[in-house]
Amino acid sequence: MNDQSAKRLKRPDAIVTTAFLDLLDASRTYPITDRLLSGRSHAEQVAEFADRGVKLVQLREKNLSSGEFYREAEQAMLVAHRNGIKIIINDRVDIALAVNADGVHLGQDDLPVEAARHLLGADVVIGFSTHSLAQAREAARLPIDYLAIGPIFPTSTKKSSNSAVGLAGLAAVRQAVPGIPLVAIGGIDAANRAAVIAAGADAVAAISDLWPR
Ligand code: 3NM
Repeated sequence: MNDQSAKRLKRPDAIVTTAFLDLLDASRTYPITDRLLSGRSHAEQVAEFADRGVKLVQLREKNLSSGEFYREAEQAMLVAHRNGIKIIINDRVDIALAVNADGVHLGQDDLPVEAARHLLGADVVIGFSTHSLAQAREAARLPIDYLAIGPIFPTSTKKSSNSAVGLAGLAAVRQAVPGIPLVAIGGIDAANRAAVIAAGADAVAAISDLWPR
């Protein structure tokens, strides 16, 4: 990403970069694609987000085969390049490499962050999901560019056993990891978004609130 992130990789405890935040638009919105909820291809969703002024989009795909997702991601990258949008790929380091994406977003059970960093190099964005204060503290030691905490509120978009951390949980994470860009996710909508930012999130990731119900 820049000299700072290279330095941070050598001394992960000592230097934190906030360069990730510069990739976002002023509203600090981080949209995540969902073909089923939106009824659109990944490329169509990126085009729509471009019209809304978004600068960074995460492609999240849980149903297509690897080959199908690769082809969809390629199309989405073309739209993203035309519109000056950066693309982060959820879970799939292989697809991120294959389409030359700008980053990956990894979950607790995905390829470990250090291995992903080894494969992808210092310039690629790596984000990491956490679901508790303990996980967030652990993650602060990893070579990541941002940390996601969620679900903040109950959500039906992602089926998981993680309970909602709430605004107080978010604030506690903010305090525990002051230097790392913090993305809040899960059940965030227009009505509660200001409270999420006030509790310490640098950015808000969302899926269902981006589409009419
Ligand atoms: N990850 P919505 S919650 C993809 O807690 C995802 O890490 C979560 O969708 C986490 O904005 C979630 O519709 C779903 O609630 C976000």
